Amino acid sequence: MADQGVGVKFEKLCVLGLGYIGLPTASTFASHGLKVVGVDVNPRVIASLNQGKLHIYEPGLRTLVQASLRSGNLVVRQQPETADAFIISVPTPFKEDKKADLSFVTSATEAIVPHLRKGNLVVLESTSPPRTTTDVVVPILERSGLQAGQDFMLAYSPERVLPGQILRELIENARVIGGIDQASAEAGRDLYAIFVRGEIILTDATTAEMVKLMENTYRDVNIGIANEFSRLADRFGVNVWEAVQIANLHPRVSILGPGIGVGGHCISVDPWFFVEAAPDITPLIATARRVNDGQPRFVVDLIRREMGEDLHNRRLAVLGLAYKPNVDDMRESPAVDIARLLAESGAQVKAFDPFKPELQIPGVDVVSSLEEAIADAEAFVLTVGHKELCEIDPAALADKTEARLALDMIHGWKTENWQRAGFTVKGLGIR
Ligand code: SAJ
Repeated sequence: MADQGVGVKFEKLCVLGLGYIGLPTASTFASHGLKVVGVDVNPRVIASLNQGKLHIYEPGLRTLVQASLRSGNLVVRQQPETADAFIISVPTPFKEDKKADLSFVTSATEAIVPHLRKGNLVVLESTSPPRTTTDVVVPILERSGLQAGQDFMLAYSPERVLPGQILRELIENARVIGGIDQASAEAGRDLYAIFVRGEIILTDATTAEMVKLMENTYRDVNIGIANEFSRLADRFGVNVWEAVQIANLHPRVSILGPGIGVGGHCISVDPWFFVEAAPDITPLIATARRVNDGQPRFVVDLIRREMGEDLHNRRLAVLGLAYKPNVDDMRESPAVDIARLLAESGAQVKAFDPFKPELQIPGVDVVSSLEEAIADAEAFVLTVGHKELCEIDPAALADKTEARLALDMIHGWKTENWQRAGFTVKGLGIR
């Protein structure tokens, strides 16, 4: 019997979408005693999981998934089946016009309809524009002939975990549960209380949707101002990293880190959901998005300043392609944008990411080792603060390459060490 909270009892759960959130969630529930059916429409994902192989990297996840599969508490399927509760954790990307693409949410919801029974709980976890739960999910689920609030319960509960620390944050973070009514919110609490140790806050579905978008938008706008500060600092010959550090000594100032732009499937996407829903009242949010999206181009201009306007046939090693340090996720990655922009400028780009050596980027030669990337380069560009890249020993590297220009765009290298090894160091905030 599962280790339950009070109230509604859950024994069997279907989790739809086995990505960065669904797979950790499904296996965490399974490891807490629930019978979990993990559902993914991609047959390759199901086939590899059935062989104990993971299609994504997240620290600790492989061990947890393999143990859950072995115990029999987790099974993976292409279709949902009847259960006590359903969790929808599918992606909500945006389209070319920056409008939310809800097609995965709607198709996952439709897949639940034939299996929905009286007394079930459905939870949407996917980040969604305000009112998606009430205006999109309810009408689809009611095609079952059952009524939301009366026959089945429905809640929105955003995931708020940080990639790289998902397994810990899933359990320890505060969890917001927005019900379409009180009973739905309480049923959601009973479900997540099975493993959540952080505070569980109950509210309504639309508030929970807004909370999620507000968190990521807040971060995007704050990174936007940090990036704009990096441009100002560059213009005035100031080291932005030092300036931020000093400004942050003020008790009411906490500037985030400037960098090469904002990537990932969350912060670079979610603010657009607000802009789409209410473009007339969101100029700040839209501008911050554009500032952050423009940062890769600013970085490429810095490279031009150091190497000359014409990058045609210049040999560059781009070190790091993921959207942030120590993850394998390339979605919306500004580092990929930089590699692509350099290639479009005619440069010969070799790129290396220790987490995804097999990635393909048009015009870019993605290589599988650091040595290969730097061998015949004229300069290296450090774009992602992966531990392995930040810890490169410049003295050892100097023997393996003719390059003597190190372009550090993320403040990942100790400038003095590189200078001591004979490199000229330039980059974001370093003139
Ligand atoms: N970044 C900066 N400067 C900073 C911090 C981040 O340029 O000071 C960049 C990163 O390099 C990266 C991007 O922003 O490209 C996003 O990275 P992140 O670590 O800030 O956030 P995510 O996208 O990995 O995860 C966020 C988290 N949200 C918040 O911190 C408010 C996480 O808690 C959410 O669960 C996740 O989005 C999500 O799924 O929505």
